Amino acid sequence: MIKLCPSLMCADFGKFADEVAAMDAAGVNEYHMDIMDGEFVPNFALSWADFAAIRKLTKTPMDAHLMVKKPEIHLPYAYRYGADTIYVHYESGNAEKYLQEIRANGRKAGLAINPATTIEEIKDILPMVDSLMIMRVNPGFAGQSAIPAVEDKIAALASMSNRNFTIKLDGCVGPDIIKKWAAAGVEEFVCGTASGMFGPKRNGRSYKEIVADLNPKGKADA
Ligand code: S6P
Ligand code: MG
Repeated sequence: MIKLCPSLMCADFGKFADEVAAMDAAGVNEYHMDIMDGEFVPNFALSWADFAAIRKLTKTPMDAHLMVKKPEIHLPYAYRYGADTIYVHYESGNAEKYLQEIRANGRKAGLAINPATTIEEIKDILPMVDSLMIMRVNPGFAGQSAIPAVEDKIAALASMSNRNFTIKLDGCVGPDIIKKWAAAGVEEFVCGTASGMFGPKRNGRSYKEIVADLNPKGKADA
């Protein structure tokens, strides 16, 4: 079973209620919530007020992808507003401390890694990770092209024996990427513009059609 995770920074901010209802009905598995601070990355995306408002609209799990310099400022909001999985970036520093804290707060501990970060750098903290999010682009913006060198890292991590964490791919995740990496055991996929969930590649399709097109089994997972 794979999880399709729409990236709501790519959605129409004026229609969150209708959009989330339609995506829930289509059987998406988790909402991907990008939180940026303008410093760790040169951009802003969703706010905690957006997060809180969307949390009230749906029972579908929500993650929080913290692209921030100081996770300690943001983590209390992630707990308060009901993030199910919380991703801190390895590159923010002190990841081990934050992962421990996230688990202690009863949430899934997520680690996000930039394209340049190696397996060697993170291997010692992998036992503390519930979901590893491998960035295929440098974080900050939707609609970027993937960095090809990341593919070898995905392959090595996906084939790791006795892996105790799931893998999520974020950044330029299109239908072919989902097909390829789902076959190699990758579990979770962030769906932005490359997937066709949002933007011009959507091509008039409903969320139901998109979910069916993206899922290698041809239907939404329960
Ligand atoms: C990027 C952010 C992502 C994007 C997503 C967009 O910094 O973390 O979650 O929203 O990658 O998807 P795409 O297909 O436009 O790259
Ligand atoms: Mg993201």
